[in-house]
Amino acid sequence: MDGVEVPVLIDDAITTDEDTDVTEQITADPNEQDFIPNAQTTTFNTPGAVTLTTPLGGGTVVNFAQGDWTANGAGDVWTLDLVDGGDNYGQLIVDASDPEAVTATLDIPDAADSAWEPMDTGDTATIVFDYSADVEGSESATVTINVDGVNDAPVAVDDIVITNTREDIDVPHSALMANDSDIDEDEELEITDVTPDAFIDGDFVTVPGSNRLKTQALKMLALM
Ligand SMILES: [Ca+2]
Ligand SMILES: [Ca+2]
Ligand SMILES: [Ca+2]
Ligand SMILES: [Ca+2]
Repeated sequence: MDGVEVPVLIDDAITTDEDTDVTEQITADPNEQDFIPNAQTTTFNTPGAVTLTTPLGGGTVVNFAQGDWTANGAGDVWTLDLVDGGDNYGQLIVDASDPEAVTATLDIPDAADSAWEPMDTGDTATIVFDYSADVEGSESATVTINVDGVNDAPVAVDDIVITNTREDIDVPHSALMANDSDIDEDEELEITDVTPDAFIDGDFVTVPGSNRLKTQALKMLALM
């Protein structure tokens, strides 16, 4: 060696979930692994291309080019909107304004706008990109952000059944659940509970008849 010190950057793994923003330091403390010589004069380059991979839709890969990053005026903070057509995965931010404490941030959109929502427990997506410093030699490392899916509750909507009989009536589950939904992909709704005196009978919910016509509120719990 001729005494020239080159930066040493070590790969970073960050984990969050579909509902939670995350910011982590990717150089120096707390990792104490990257070596940034002459830290205050070290400059970082525009982060590299970004690959976003999710298990949704049987497997989705979205690529963003290095040119999709937007730099701030000082050229040491970059942002990238993770938007693919109508799918909004939020925003990535790399802040290298302090070379010894470069941070990577994933800002998750609000649930109503978020393309992450259909992920379920057990699903994991990844966002992968390289970052590099360029002082007396070049060095790069890879950031992998793991985004875990979260189970979202189903939304059960009230149903009205009109009958002109005093006999028991059997209402198919499929009819009661036709207006219910669950944002998680491939989730099958199931009626697990009803209020008495109604009861679950196979694929039907039975509402007992009575000697007089009455209105019976039938409450369902759909769990998945
Ligand atoms: Ca690192
Ligand atoms: Ca979800
Ligand atoms: Ca669910
Ligand atoms: Ca319903």
